[in-house]
This record gives sequence, C-alpha cells and structure tokens, in this order.
Amino acid sequence: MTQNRNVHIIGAATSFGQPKLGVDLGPDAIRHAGIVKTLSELGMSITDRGNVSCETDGIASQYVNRKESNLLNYNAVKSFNTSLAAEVDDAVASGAFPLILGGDHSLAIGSLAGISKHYDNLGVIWYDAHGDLNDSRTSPTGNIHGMPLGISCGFGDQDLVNLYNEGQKIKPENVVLIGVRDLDEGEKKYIKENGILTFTMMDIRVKGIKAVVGEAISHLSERCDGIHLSLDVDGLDPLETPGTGTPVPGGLSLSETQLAMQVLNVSGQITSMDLVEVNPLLDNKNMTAEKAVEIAAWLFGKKQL
Ligand code: HAR
Ligand code: MN
Ligand code: MN
Ligand code: MN
Repeated sequence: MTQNRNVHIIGAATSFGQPKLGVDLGPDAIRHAGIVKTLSELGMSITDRGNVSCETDGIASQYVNRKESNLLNYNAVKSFNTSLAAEVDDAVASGAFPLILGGDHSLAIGSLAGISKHYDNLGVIWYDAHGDLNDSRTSPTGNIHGMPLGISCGFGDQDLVNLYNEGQKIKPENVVLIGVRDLDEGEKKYIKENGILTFTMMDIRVKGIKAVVGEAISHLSERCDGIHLSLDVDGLDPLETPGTGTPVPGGLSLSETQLAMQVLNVSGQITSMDLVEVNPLLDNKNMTAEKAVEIAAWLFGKKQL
C-alpha cells in the first residue's frame, strides 16, 4: 500500500476536553506554521476544509455540565464531536486522507467515529504520554481528553460510545500505545485486562523507536484494513513541544519521532491522522506548532537528503 496523497485538513478547534485556555487555537497555530505549504511541497494535494463549527448552545463555560458524573463539559464535547465525525466521514467518503488538527484529544471521539465507519477493523497507533483510557469512574480529573481511546473502544459513557454510529469503534486488540509514561490506575487495569499492546518510554529506551514502530505495524497490518495515527504532541518531551497542556518529562525526542514517522511512511499503512494538543498560549514562539508540521512532513515522506 502507498499512502494516499489526497489530504483533507480538518480543524478541530475544541478545548472542551480539558480546562486550559488556548488549545482551541491549535489548528490555526499549525496552519500559521505552514502545514499546507509544507505538505504541498512534498507533492500532496491539500484541501483545507477549515475549522469544524458546532452548536454548543453557550456551553463553553467550563465545569458546569454533569459535573456530578465526572464528565466535564459533557454536552459541548458530545455536540462538537458529532459535528466533527460528520466532517471526517465526508472526507473519507470522498477518498481523502483526513488530517485532523487539534484541539484537545477529546476530538478523537469524533474523528474515530467518522473514520471507523469506513473500515471493518481499523487499527490505531496512539502516540502519547497518556493512555487516554479513563472513564468517568477512573478519571482523576473528569477531563474528557483523558478518555477518548477508552470511549472509542466501547468503555464508559454509552452516549459517547454510541456517538455518530452505534457501538464500539475500535477493538482493543487493534490498538497500540507508544510513548506512555503517565497512566492512571484504572488505565493500567484496562490495558492488562484487554491485552493492549503497549510500548512505554522504558520499552522504547530498551528496544529503540524503530523496532517499536516496526512491531506496531506488523501487529496491526496482519489484522487491520486501515491504521489511524493519533499523535498527541505531549508524547514528545516537553523540551521539544512545550506548548501543550499536560506535559510529562522523559518523552520522545524530535529525532526519535522523525524516525517513527519515516518508518510509518515507508510502511504505507497509515490512512488517517490526528495531530493534537497544540496550545499556542502555552508555547514559546509557536515552536510546538512548527514541530507538529515537521512531524506531519516526515509522515508524508519528507527526506533529509
Ligand atoms: N490521565 C489524566 C486524566 O485523565 C491526564 C490526561 C491528560 N491529557 C492528555 N491526554 N493530554 O493525552 O485527566
Ligand atoms: Mn492524549
Ligand atoms: Mn467499522
Ligand atoms: Mn497526552
């Protein structure tokens, strides 16, 4: 398989999944850093579909909705992701590779709902410091950006699980976690009970990122008909990507991430991508958005020479 060169950029300007101001400016910061020009110069045909708009009927105020259920901004997250899922569905139906720019990681509820409709066995590579496998009972914060992968696997609030189309979007055996180093107790339990293939930072230190990504691809390509890459910039070390809401020290370097993306590019197996958690208000001169553009460029075939 070779990677689809027809790329649709979809801005997911949401901050409802977490409490910090500014992550909804992430898509525009990534545009400002030159995503369209950079990918066009690599020979991609780019359509920027703009930012998804949604009706949240004034629910933008933080921490008001269903707080008792530990799902903060529940209605806004649900409404936003329903709109996003439709937009992503339309992009995939048109034959494009959807590149979803975030925005906090709760957007993966919608992106996976829209994409998974088109596959029987969608695989997911979750490149992140976190597992994002909480539900309202296990989450220490109630922030829904810590839950999208669990929700997509059918775990947690059933209205979110059934968002856009009924049922589980992703099978846990079709998930690979890469770069995790900050897991809550409930997430550890979920990973063990469901046998999710997980490469912690320590595994990466021992095996090397090239081998880890190779194992991820061989695990998924034998069972999946497409592979979605959900890349949270906090998977990288905060020295590389400081402009993000929940930085965790001890992460992947930029050059390890470059190698990871090059292995994925050579595999030709990646069919969609989220690029998330860029917060320009926490950043230093937009360097995190610039790194995000670099990361996408390597995935789409940028070469050093
Ligand atoms: N696990 C924590 C929680 O549930 C932190 C989640 C952190 N944030 C993200 N997701 N950026 O990857 O609140
Ligand atoms: Mn995340
Ligand atoms: Mn499906
Ligand atoms: Mn994260």
